[in-house]
Amino acid sequence: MENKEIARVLSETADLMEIAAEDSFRIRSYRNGATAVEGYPERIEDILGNPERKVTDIPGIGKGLAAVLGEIVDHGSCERRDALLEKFPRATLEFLKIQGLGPKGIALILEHYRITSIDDLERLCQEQKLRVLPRMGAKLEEKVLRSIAQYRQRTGRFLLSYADGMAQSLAETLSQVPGVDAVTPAGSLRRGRETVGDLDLLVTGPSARDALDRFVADPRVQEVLGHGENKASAKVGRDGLQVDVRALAPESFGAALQYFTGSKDHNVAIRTRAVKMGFKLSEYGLFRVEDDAKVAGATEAGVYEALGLPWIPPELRENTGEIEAAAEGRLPELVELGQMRGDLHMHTTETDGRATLLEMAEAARAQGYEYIAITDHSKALAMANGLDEKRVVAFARQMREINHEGIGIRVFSGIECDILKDGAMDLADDALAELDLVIGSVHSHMNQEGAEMTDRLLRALECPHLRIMGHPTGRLLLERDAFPFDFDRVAAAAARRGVWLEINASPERLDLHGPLIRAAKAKGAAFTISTDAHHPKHLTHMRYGVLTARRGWLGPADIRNTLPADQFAAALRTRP
Ligand code: DGT
Ligand code: CA
Ligand code: CA
Ligand code: ZN
Repeated sequence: MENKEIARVLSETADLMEIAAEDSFRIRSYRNGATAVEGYPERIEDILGNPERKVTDIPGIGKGLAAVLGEIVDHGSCERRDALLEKFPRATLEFLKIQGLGPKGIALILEHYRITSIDDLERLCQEQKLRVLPRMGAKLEEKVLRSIAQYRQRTGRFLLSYADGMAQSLAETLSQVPGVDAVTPAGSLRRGRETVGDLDLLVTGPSARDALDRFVADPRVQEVLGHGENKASAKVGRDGLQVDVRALAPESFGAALQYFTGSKDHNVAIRTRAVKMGFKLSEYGLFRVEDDAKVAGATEAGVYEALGLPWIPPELRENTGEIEAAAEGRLPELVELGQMRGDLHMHTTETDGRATLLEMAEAARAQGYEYIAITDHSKALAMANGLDEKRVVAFARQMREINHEGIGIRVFSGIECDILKDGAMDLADDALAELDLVIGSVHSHMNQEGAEMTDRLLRALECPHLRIMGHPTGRLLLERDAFPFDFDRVAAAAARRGVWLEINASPERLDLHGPLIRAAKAKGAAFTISTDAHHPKHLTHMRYGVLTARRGWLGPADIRNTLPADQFAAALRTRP
């Protein structure tokens, strides 16, 4: 069990205790425990399993919580949480995920109404029954309704990185079955969508069907949903990700790959094109209508070619102009992972990162980069021990010395400077002027109304030292939606000011996403792709950022950190 999951159970328990109006001192100890666990560099599970170690040595973990941690690692919950889940409706954990209520609000609602599901909660809002409760109003009802809609959209979906990891590990297992040649992921995963509903795996080889038997018997499988001759479906892993595995004949592999990669909208448009040309397209192949002769099907490229099209990269297959572009021979040249020459957003132990500057630099060098920027937090993020002006100046000097001596990779001195509530920068101009690269990001007052957030970002863009706008929309996948600002105006201003927009490759963000990238490019904006790494292993997330950039139709020329180090350094010094 990962620390993050343990922390989630602890803070859920704290929320439930708050709904039950339990002792505030105890509630706080659970909350502090959650923070301590989440931020701890070692796995709690390992420490618990080691008789020579004590979890009580971790600051914030007392004897009582130590026992609770043991329970959570053993069976995913603890007695206190289980008891409270008996007392309150099961759906209380879902209510907690609806923004705007909080434990106190939920307690108040449960005191006055009998509700046992999100549907019930929705009905209360529609029937205007929240506004009669103390400290609640019409505005809150609207907010809760919006939040319920968002919650429904994201439940049942998984982060791309999680689905990708599961696909790779299942593919490894299934490809070891004798007579299986290949296991190929299709669906939204292959298109690089930032969240995935279910996994679609295609198996080929003389004994491809044996892979289905192996799959349903796998220990990762929680529940088999179906097991036929050519297809098996099951819920896999702790969170029940659905996986569809299909065994395919080699002569129709290309048609099946095309079909199951989707998207559905792309497929509908492609099939319409086929019909107009006198063909019938299915997952089994492309057939001529007049004599039922098979024209293509073994390879995906063959299917597209028979339809008069070049092969279309999966990331573009959303029916947003890619078929027209392909037909007219103007598909874009897309950026590739191997073209990235540096990573421009990462944190170290100076603030909330897990590794030192030299460890991060070494990991980046091992990944083949020519340069990186170290961009720790600024002082407004006091919890992360953000840098003040004095530390910034000292850090910039240290970087000049390190580069002078040389460590095998060029290090640009940077900062991820908070954009304050009113759009001012968290650090004084003369300190920012010492640095090679200033990223500006919003980390506070995230509930501002659209107009206020737009003004805030436009004002930040006026700062002469700002070079990159970090994770511009602020969204957290499956958790928090983008800030509701006027994106086109901000993108146009960024283009005018020569401020690059970051494509944040962290799997929890992937911000900007495809459609916004295209909108920003249309306004003349340029981009960077960076991982926002807090640990050396996060540097490999670059591939998710590249997939996202490809979904935004970007080529290497659109992305500043594909430039060689000298040209990148020159670009940093140039303003429009
Ligand atoms: P997901 O799983 O929600 O993240 O998204 P997908 O795109 O992986 O969707 P999924 O798993 O339902 O289906 C995989 C692909 O199969 C989909 O992208 C296109 C194809 N497909 C599924 N159902 C239909 C359909 O009714 N019509 C057409 N043309 N294609 C379909
Ligand atoms: Ca799918
Ligand atoms: Ca599916
Ligand atoms: Zn940030």
